Amino acid sequence: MGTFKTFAVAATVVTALAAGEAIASESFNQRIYDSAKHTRIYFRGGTAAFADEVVEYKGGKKKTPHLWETGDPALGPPNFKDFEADRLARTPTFSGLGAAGSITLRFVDNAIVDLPGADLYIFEPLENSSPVKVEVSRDGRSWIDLGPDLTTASEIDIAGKGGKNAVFNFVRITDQSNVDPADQWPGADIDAVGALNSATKISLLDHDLCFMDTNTKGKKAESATDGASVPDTFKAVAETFASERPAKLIVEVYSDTHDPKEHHSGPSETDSSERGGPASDTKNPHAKARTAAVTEFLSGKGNIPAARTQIDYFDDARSMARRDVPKEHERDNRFEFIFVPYDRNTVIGDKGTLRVEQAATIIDGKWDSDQGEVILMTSQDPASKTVSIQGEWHENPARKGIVQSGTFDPQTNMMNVSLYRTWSNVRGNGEFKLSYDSARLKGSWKGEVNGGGDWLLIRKE
Ligand SMILES: [Ca+2]
Ligand SMILES: [Ca+2]
Ligand SMILES: [Ca+2]
Repeated sequence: MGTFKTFAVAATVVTALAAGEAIASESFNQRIYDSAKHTRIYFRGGTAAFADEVVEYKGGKKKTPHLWETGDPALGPPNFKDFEADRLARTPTFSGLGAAGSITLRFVDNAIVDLPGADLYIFEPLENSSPVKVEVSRDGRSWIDLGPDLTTASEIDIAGKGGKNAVFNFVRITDQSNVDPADQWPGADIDAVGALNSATKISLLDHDLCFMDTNTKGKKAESATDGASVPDTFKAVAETFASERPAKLIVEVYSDTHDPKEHHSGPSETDSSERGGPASDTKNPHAKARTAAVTEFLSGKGNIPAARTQIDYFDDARSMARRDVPKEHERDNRFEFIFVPYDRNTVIGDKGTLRVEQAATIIDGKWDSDQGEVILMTSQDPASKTVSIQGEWHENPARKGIVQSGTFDPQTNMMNVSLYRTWSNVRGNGEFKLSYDSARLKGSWKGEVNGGGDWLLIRKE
């Protein structure tokens, strides 16, 4: 029987510090989960990286046992322990699709972004790995099939199928197993679906932005967006940009066009290839006016460079409605702000000294080494010129080490970390230099009392 263990690194480190010795304003939101095969699955986006809503659950032709015949247990981080625990609590921890069943999931507080390496991971209980069709969508209507031979419990790479650094808000998983009359537990079982490459997303309903309406009545936008009338939720867009320092802010403007001609035109205009997908303009004058007010605030008081803001319009958003959500139709008219992180390969291609947020992109994530896989997590204090680091490594399944704290300095390309080998209770320090091509961290570690040696980390894709 497999088990999932959550290793909350941040909590571990806080406990190890003396009282009052808080980690300043830094925060490490990242999370690492065990796969059913006991590999470590790293989520830079933390608990937010996982799917947030079930849009549709369709049980298969041959059904799963009734308790698991539901979609909601696929939401949030993985939480399966064992079948008996589910039965006793009468609470399923995974969604059984049954043979040929499917589930469509929506990401609300984050989006999946196609960055270098794998972008998506589907957790399935125990040692199972089921054949599935996996599709992603930005608008919930036009879908991209990620290819044949995909399975649960494996890393899935979108690999440019939606364009470079494309973002997606939906995932659809369809079981591909054969209907076997003898199978008592047919189809894929979905414990959790997470974005390995995740972008923070803030969603605001259009009517939450009506404080801006003075703008459309001819007053200057500054007076409308100045002072206490700006809701905290909207201020959060500027604050998140300042703290995350993303490569790009994508503003998705969704609206249901009220022009009746749009909905009663010939069938050719409602062809699926014509519908959905972003456009560079909108036919909805209200959406256009409000977008102008929003972008004026963002580039003015919000201090977000217009050159790093991308506006995409989605007209005729109505068919995305999920009928069992109260006031779902209000979500047809909304703004979504997606904070796209830096692309590691692009950053590496840049010459010269890196900015802290770019350096964090290069250091963050998985590295191979002769002492096992190393996972480095980064945090950037806006006031600091260095990247803060925590992490872990596994010499083997029984030997877990903790990177308790550390820094990377983009001026010198040096990384200094304090280490703890839990299996031998040895503490020490490591010093590494980032190679010119950013693919290696070469250095050594030294125990506080004794021990030490060379240590080479090589970037893992
Ligand atoms: Ca989420
Ligand atoms: Ca990718
Ligand atoms: Ca679950």
